[in-house]
Amino acid sequence: MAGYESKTATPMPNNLEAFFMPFTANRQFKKAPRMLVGAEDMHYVAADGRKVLDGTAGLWCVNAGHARPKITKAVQDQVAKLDYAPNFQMGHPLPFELAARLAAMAPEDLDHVFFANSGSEAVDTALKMAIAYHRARGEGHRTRLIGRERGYHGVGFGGISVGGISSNRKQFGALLPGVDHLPHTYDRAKQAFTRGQPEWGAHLADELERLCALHDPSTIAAVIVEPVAGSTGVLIPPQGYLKRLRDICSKHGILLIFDEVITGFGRLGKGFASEYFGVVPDMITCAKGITNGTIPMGAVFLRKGIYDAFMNGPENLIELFHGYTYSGHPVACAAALATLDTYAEEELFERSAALHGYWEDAAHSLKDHPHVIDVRNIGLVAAVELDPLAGKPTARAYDAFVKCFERGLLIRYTADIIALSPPLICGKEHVDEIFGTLGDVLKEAA
Ligand code: PXG
Repeated sequence: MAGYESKTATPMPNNLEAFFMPFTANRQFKKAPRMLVGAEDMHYVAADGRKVLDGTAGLWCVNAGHARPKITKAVQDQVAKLDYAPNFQMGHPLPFELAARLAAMAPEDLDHVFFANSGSEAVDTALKMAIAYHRARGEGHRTRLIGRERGYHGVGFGGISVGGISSNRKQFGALLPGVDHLPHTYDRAKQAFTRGQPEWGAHLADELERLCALHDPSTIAAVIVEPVAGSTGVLIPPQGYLKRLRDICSKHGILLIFDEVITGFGRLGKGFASEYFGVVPDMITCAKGITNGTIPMGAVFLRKGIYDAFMNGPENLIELFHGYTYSGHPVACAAALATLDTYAEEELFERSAALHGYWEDAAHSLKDHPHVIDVRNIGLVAAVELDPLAGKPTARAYDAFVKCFERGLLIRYTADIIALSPPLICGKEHVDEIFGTLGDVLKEAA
């Protein structure tokens, strides 16, 4: 591994106190820290110099693998050339170039792009845009937002309001008013050990009709869902479910937003899940894989008609009072352009699609391992759900996570669900190692 020695020589901080770590059991971590100090292709380097196979593409973002030369160089060159330039009433070439490239990749007429810096910001942008769009068309009464149980849409107030994870909501008060939720689509009794999309569950989309009847559709601005729910443990949409949601939204003039922060940029073997499932929303939110995780960036894709609805007042007035200091940041744009080049030149989406059958078989080989109550998979994603230890939920998955790390494999867990989503440069030997190591650890689990 190039640069290996210098990376392992990274000095360790001797005071871990000041950093309030995100989504982490701070005190537990600081007693036994797991530090990463380097990375290349499919591997991290841990502080003690061990190579650790990245079974999760970082946090679902490093789709092209780590420290890819073209992306690294693009970032280095851009910092030196134009480190920062504002995009409020000014411009620089890169976000225009990037938006055009992205628009060409996006489905149908989702041909305009608004830039943010994270998935959370992309989601809040999309929700605000949906409400403002209806207002611009004279339907200011459409303000209600519909999310889904077990949905994750980041951690802004908009995102946690439409999100459906109680632990992410309960500490933060009343949240946004006028939000309702669809039921989630997972039922273990009907779906356990399904390969790909479950047959059962399309009818759950009809719950949207029930919410329309309750609130009246004329009050509803948008429905937001993850095409495949990632963070809550890989909940795969039942066959026909997304199409039904689309039809109901179209019937009632409600905007449909797909949150593709995880599914975008090749995770399912296509540019977007929208393409994979053959269902086109009105907006797509994305982040993560847009820059291969190298530099923070999020984006919202919107249909031409939505953009056009804003372009109707006097030309000297700002059309949307929304944006971030770093919307279309030059270094992030350079990283994104080089990332798109890397995906295309190495045909990484196609490559991951070709690995799918091997990946699926390997995942389901864990079916009869101790404590495994479900295995599910789609694209280059798999979840292994464990029976929680009595009285100690999450303990079993945490234990597997720590043991895998000790054996040189990074996995992710949420509750007692282990999620796997390696970089798309993954080879069969890596798939064998991921499921081999996890299988060994599960066999030894209490
Ligand atoms: N939407 C979706 C669908 C996501 O998965 C966000 C929005 C928020 O993105 P930012 O960039 O604001 O974090 C996400 C993020 C995990 C995990 O382990 C998942 C996410 C983030 C961190 C961990 O499942 N998803």
